[in-house]
Amino acid sequence: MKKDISIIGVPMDLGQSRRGVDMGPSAMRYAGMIERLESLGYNIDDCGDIEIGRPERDHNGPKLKNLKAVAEANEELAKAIDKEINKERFPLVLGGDHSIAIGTLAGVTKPYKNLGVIWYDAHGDLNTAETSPSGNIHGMPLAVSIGIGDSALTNIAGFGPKVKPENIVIIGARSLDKGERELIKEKGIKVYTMHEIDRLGMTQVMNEAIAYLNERTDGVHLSLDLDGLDPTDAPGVGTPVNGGISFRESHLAMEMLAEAGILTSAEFVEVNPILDDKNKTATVAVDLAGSLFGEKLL
Ligand code: HAR
Ligand code: MN
Ligand code: MN
Ligand code: MN
Repeated sequence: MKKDISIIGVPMDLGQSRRGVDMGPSAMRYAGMIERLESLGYNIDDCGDIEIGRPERDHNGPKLKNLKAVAEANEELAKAIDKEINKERFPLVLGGDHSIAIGTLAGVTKPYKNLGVIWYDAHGDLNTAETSPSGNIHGMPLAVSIGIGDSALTNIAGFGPKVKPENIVIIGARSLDKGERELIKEKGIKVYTMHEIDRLGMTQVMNEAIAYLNERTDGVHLSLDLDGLDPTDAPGVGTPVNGGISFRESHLAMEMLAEAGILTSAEFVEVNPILDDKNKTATVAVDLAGSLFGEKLL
């Protein structure tokens, strides 16, 4: 994974309803993301931020909030990623709410026949306009990426679906809506809930997940929602859920991914500095990125 890295910020907060997550990219830069990766020997290009439109007042139904602005920003994100991949650089996307994974996946899947996705999250993000309890698009990106949802989202970058359900591994789930549970069963999506993490331990979970993805994929994207971690370790998120993955377990998971060398792209999302405690969550994101990109003590 020793590639040059391109950082793309996406100050998106229109995929959910709490202000502040648009400042996530700045918070992670402020916490030293670039310097940390440079210290590991990478050449870093900070491409700046994708432009986000305004919240929609007029054409805003309760089911897919801010659909137009979210779709437009994701189209731009997909293009920006495509550009960096064509330069043979590793795309590292900083969010922003998780609705940006729609554009990230549209951008990163293109060169692969069988992209694998690790979805590190308290949530499944497998809702549709019909099953969503909130109408918030950040609860939908994984469904969109397997081709289920509004065509303004599923057809971003002009193709879809982006990912095969059997190439997805969800890690850390502890809050799933009814429709999401049905979809997981129907599509055969592999899920390690907190129950399996407790039961098996993170070492076995990651060994299994890596072996599973190694067998069937030609590239792997990590979509890391900071709310996958326990709120005591990552309090600065909009939808915290108790009983999450610890910092240490996450650190180990990142180190195991680094050793496996399977990642081809990554994103860190849902960091909300307004809800945070002295930028703790952004700092955790930077620490995890350090481990993910090969940091070692000795
Ligand atoms: N499942 C709920 C919904 O669809 C909550 C989703 C919260 N999502 C995120 N992303 N923070 O994982 O509204
Ligand atoms: Mn999420
Ligand atoms: Mn989440
Ligand atoms: Mn360690």
